[in-house]
Amino acid sequence: MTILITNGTVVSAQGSTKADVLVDGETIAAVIAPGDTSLGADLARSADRVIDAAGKLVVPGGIDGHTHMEMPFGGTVASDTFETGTRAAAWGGTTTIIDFAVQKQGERVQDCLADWHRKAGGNCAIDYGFHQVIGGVDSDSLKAMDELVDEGVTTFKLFMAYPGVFLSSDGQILQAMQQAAGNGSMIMMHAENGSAIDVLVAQALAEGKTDPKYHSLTRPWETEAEAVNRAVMLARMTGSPLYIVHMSAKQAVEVLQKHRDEGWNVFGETCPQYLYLSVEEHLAKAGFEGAKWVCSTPLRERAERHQDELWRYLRTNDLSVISTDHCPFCFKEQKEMGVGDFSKIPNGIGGVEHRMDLIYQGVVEGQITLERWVELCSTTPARMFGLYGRKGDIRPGFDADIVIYDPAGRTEIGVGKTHHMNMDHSAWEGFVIDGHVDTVLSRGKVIIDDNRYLGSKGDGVFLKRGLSQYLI
Ligand code: DUC
Ligand code: ZN
Ligand code: ZN
Repeated sequence: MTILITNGTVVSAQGSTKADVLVDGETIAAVIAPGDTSLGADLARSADRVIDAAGKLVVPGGIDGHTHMEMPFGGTVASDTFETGTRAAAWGGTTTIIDFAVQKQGERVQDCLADWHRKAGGNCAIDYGFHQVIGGVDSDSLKAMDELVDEGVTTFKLFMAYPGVFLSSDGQILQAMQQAAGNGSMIMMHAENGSAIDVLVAQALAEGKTDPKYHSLTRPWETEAEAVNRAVMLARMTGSPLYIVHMSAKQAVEVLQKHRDEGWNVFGETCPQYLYLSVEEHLAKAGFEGAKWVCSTPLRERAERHQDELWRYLRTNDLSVISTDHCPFCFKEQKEMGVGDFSKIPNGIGGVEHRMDLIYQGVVEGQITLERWVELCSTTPARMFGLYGRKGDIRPGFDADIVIYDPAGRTEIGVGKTHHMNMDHSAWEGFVIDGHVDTVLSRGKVIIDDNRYLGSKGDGVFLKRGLSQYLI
């Protein structure tokens, strides 16, 4: 099957150019400049299908490097399965996810990973890889890290939050970083001071402060900035590169920037919720509604201008990747577990479907360029997580993961409109985007075509990832 995408503007991290794209089977065969007839004067006649992309942007499929499908968490399970979550991702122009396999204390890392393979295998609409959470750092899990690198799981996440559940001590973190430095993998860090947060939470509850907004007020920016600094200092002792997930406080990124300016190999990720949403407008809504926006790290105050500063740090590359931390919970029965006690609200926001649109709106609003949109949402994640050469760009030989995006289109976000995630609400209800995902190809197969889903579960395959290109 050959597909010719004609008349569009092909966008890469380096620039935008008018070109046609020839897809042959699962990969990109050629990117053809206007007037170039070296492959034949009338390619359109010989192609099995021609897609006219006049006026449209032709961009590499989105790579969401941070999702939690059907993850057990906070006494419940994230509400999207690999089937529903990856289908929703496809609707929004994301063609690869990297999900976190979460090892519990006492569980063999290899058994945990096998469990995640069982859940995802044969169920995904798009390609997928795994990061491994090490919930219990000990000699067995440290050894397992080497094995997993050979199996294409080349990134390991640790937690400085959630004492008694996922938290690793500084000594354990140091050991895991030493192991990563030895096998070429990369440590990802949930950087929040969990012990301090637990004290603040207990004190707030004792004072009768039970509303959702206290989730953020008991996780002040200092708990994030302190943990970022400690994590980087530990990484500096080992030579291990470090990737800080879901950064939300401007002061935390300032700490990261300082270490980056000193030449250390440390990277920051943020998520759409930290760029657009806030304590005042969302988490602090009257009654229990704010529970929809409980996630960790938490939303921050608009009055303190965290959101504007994060956009700025995206421009300076002190934040290098935008992922979603897609961790969906329904309001009924799941978020409601925390009525009367904010600390029992399952932490997480669903957004895997909306990242490409939401960040495109940042282009419309002049926050970032078109090329930076592609870089933050696809090219850098591919390079960061060992997928470049196959994903993250529109070049001959790469997988034909392609989104045809209409900059003159419109996308209204919300339940029952463009929302396909398995959630009974949307953190993004009412957002309107000046753009639209028209067509999505995943390894050469058209899976979204003019507001129809044409894919099936099992289309997506497991991606054995290489090492990060940013290790040196
Ligand atoms: N943060 C969330 O919001 N959900 C899952 C885990 C996490 O770290
Ligand atoms: Zn986290
Ligand atoms: Zn997460």
